[in-house]
Amino acid sequence: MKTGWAALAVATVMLMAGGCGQANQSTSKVPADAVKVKVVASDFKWSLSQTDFAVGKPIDFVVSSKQGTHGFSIDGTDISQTVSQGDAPVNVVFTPKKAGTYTIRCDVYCGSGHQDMVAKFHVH
Ligand SMILES: [Cu+2]
Repeated sequence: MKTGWAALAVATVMLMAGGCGQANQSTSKVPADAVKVKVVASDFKWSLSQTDFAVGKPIDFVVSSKQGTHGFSIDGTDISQTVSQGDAPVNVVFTPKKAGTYTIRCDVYCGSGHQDMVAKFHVH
């Protein structure tokens, strides 16, 4: 008693259109005169390509993560941008209105070193 010809009725459902990660870049909002700064998050630190800026000049933080998921935030502002490993870099524009030292923190819990994910930059 064989089921004969029904044997290979394997539905080859192909996952054709599913795998394309959309690069969600918001570059349109970046002012032309913005200073570009590369920001890379990892466990558990921020690394910035530049840490001194001018009052009133827009800063374009180009934020990515090379390890894990983190939240790029700046104390005293409403900036809060989650970045995950493998995602396209995200442009976070901030125009400092006052001179001083600003503090970047991680606002997405990322593990044992989360509290230590603090970086400073200076506005003159
Ligand atoms: Cu964190």
